[in-house]
Amino acid sequence: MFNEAGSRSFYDRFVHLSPIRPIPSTFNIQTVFLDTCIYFCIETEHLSLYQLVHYLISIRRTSRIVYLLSVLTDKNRYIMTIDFYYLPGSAPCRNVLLAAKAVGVELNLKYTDIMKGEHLTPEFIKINPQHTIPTLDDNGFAIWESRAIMTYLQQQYGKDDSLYPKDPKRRALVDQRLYFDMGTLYSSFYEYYSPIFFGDGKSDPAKFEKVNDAFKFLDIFIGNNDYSTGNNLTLADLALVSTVSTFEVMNYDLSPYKNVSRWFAKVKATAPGYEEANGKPVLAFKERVDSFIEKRNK
Ligand SMILES: N[C@@H](CCC(=O)N[C@@H](CS)C(=O)NCC(=O)O)C(=O)O
Repeated sequence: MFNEAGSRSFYDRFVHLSPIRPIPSTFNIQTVFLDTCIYFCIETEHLSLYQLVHYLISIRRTSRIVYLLSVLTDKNRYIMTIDFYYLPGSAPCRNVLLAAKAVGVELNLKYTDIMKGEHLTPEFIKINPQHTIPTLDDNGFAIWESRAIMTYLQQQYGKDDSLYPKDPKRRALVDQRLYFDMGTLYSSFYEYYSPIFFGDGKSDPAKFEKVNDAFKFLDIFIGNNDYSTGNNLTLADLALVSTVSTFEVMNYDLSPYKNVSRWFAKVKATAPGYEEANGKPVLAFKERVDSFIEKRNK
C-alpha cells in the first residue's frame, strides 16, 4: 500500500515548504514516511485518516499511532512560512523579533529597506496598505503594528499565557505598558530625536522634558518589581526593552532611573535570544543614525 523509500522525495519537497518544525526530533525514514502520509491526510485528502490508522494497526505500529495523534494535535506542525518584513535596526521590528524568540516561533525574515522604497512596491502595499514595517504575513493573514503582531504571535503560537496573561486584570496591566510604550515612551523618543538625525541636528528642549517625564513614569511603574508588570517577563517588557535600548544607544542617561536601570539589566539577561533579537540589531540602528549625521555634517 505504501512505499516508504518512494515517499522521501515528496517529503523533501514538503519540508521545503514548511520551515517551522519540518523535521521531527525523532527523525528517521519511518517518521518521514508517516509525516508524508499525514500530510496526504490533512492537506490533500488523498488518503483518509481511517486508511492510515488501519494500515498502522495492520502492521502493529502502535507507537506510530501515538506519534500520529501527537502530530494531529500539534497545531503548529504544518504551518507554512511566516513571512516577516523588517529592518533589523527598526525599534518596532525589534519588538517583534524579541516576541518571536520568547514565543519560540520561527520567522522567515524578509529584509525590507525603507530607505530604498522597498515598502512602497505594489506587492508590499497589497499586503500592508499602510506600508509600514514591521509587517507579518502568516500564510495570507497580514498584520502590522508591532505590538499587535507581538500579541498575535503569542496567542497563536504561545505554549502558555505567561507572556500575555489571559486573566483580564493581569492582561490589562500588560496592555497598559504596551500602549504606554507606543504612545508615550517611544513617541517621546521619536519626537525628540528624529530632528537630530533626520533634520538639521537640533531639537526642542521641551521635547527632551517629555522624554524625562516618560522615564519617570516608567520608573514608578516598575517600582521594586523585577519586570514591568510584576515578577515575570511579559510582552510589555519586550517592547519596552527595545525602546529603552534605543535610548541607550543614543547615549540617553538612564542612571537617574534606578528601577529602570535594574529592570533593564534583568530583561537583557533573561529575555530569550536577547542578543540576536535586539542586542545586535539595536547597534544597526546606531550605525544608521551615525551615517545620517556624518552625511549631513559633510
Ligand atoms: N507604530 C508602528 C510604527 C511602524 C513604523 O512607523 N515603521 C517605520 C519604520 S521604523 C516605517 O515603516 N516607515 C515607513 C512608512 O511609514 O512608510 C509599529 O509599532 O509597528
